[in-house]
Amino acid sequence: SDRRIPVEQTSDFIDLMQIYEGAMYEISTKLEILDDEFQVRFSHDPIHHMERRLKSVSSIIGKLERKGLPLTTESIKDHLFDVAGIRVICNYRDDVYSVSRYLSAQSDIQVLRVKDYIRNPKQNGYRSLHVIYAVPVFLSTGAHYTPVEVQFRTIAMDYWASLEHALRYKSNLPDAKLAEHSQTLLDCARSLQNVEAQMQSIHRDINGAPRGDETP
Ligand code: 0O2
Repeated sequence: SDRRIPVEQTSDFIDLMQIYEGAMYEISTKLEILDDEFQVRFSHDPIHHMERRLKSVSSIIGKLERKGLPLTTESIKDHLFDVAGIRVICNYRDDVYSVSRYLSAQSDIQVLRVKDYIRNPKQNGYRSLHVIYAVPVFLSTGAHYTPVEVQFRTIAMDYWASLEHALRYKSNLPDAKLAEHSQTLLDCARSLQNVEAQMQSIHRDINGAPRGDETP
């Protein structure tokens, strides 16, 4: 019989998860500070709200298995970049780019990877800006550079992604119905993108908030 201790019950794993949690707090504090600064300087809150999560043990194991990796803390450290995740829901598209740009420019963190599904939406209509940062977490043992996946999106993109996620993972609909709804969702993504662009332009005229169009 297999007498090995499952990875999630080892003290290494517990220590590792604590570091991911620390990294998640480091980044979310930085985002809150930026949001507060915008409020003071421009009387505008770029961030509508944030969500944070640590990947559950079962999703970590599921992802390692899908990638054909051994269930060890080393594989987690070397191959999973989304154990710590923050979703930043912004009011407007300009906010997505300005907040991500200011965060990416901070000298104590590194940008490991950028996937811009806003400029290049996925086939199904999914839009969001995904950035993986490495942030130092200081423990008694020194600095541990830890990845955090941040998904920046607008309220409209989040609204869309929630329904699409539910359709994909939570529904038992027959294939034909699924295909029909997926097509409708693609149309919705385009409509939302239009509405968003029009509202963004009104907002720019009223507010004169800084423009940020560059990928971090
Ligand atoms: P959960 O439960 O949200 O964590 P990688 O990490 O590079 O191996 P991948 O797929 O290349 O994996 O990463 P990518 O493209 O950056 O997307 C990762 C996350 O983005 C997903 O996490 C979702 O949260 C979100 N996402 C990506 N595509 C879609 C989409 O089409 N629809 C919706 N609703 N969300 C999407 P997980 O791991 O799937 O799940």
